Amino acid sequence: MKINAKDILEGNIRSLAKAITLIESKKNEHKDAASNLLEELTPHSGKSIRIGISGVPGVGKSTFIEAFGLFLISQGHRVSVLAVDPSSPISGGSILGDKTRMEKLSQNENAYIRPTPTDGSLGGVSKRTKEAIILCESAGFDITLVETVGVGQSEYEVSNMVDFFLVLMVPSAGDELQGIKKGIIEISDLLVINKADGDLLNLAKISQQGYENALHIMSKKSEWVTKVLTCSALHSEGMEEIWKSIKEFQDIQKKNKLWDEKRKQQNLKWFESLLTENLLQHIQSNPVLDLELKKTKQNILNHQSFVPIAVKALLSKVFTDS
Ligand SMILES: Nc1nc2c(ncn2[C@@H]2O[C@H](COP(=O)(O)OP(=O)(O)OP(=O)(O)O)[C@@H](O)[C@H]2O)c(=O)[nH]1
Ligand SMILES: [Mg+2]
Repeated sequence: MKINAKDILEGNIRSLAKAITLIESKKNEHKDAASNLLEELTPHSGKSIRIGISGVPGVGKSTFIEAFGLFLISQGHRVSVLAVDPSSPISGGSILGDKTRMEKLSQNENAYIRPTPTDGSLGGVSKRTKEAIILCESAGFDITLVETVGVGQSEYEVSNMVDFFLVLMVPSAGDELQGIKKGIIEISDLLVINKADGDLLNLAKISQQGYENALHIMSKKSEWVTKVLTCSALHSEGMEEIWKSIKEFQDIQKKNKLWDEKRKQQNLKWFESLLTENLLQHIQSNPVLDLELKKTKQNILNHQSFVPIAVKALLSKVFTDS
């Protein structure tokens, strides 16, 4: 699979798609090609606004991405979408369903939608999402939307890869508001109550007020105060307000030098997770070490090893045997 960095930089979508397939490949022989390509392209990346979009199944993420993506394109942007694999049993969606929900966006020449293979991880974030963002940016997309289902750890993983984290909510009232996960509020930069239309419009306004009150009593993390907006993804209403809010956030963060700082910290996290991943791969690809790893795991299961000591013993083998 020969992929030219130049083709990607020229915005060739077929090459971009192939490149993402290459970085997702688990085959050893693809690893060097993938890392060479990333090395060549990374200096050309970083220029998009990276936006995470989360929410429980059925909240309207796909519908929202269609509406918001088209709105952004109408403003002159090029939008790439790294979307939860619609065939995932967790999202409960279907490929057919998603195609119809993102029909116009998927056909637009200024959009690129890439389903994310979930690696079986809850909520659907690929290990390679970060790399896929770099590739999309190199191909000239200036906005990246990363979709994740609001279950499990995925939203934390995604919030570590994006500049702005948006959480979609369904209209709800009273007691249900109490159920909001505090952790989600802490990582979200914007809450948007979707389905603010028809019979749900009133309820949406009530829950907006409820969430605003709830946010009020939680501590602020910076000059930016998490806002609560409403929208109707189905009728493309509220998109402008949401975009305005994101731009406002960007201005404040840049003014306070927090925009780049956040990315630097995210790079460190990326480094740490790749280091862990590669170390484990290194062990597993060496038959002697792999056997040792398996034995150690069994000993831990049988209560024959104390975990910290087992780690130390295995690491000492890794560094003497390799
Ligand atoms: N009334 C109304 N219905 C909406 C709106 N947005 C989405 N829906 C409906 O809600 C249902 C779920 O929408 P999706 O966009 O598939 O939701 P999702 O969050 O992507 O769902 P999963 O992929 O299963 O996690 C569909 O029937 C949509 O038509 C909205 O703004 N208003
Ligand atoms: Mg969906």
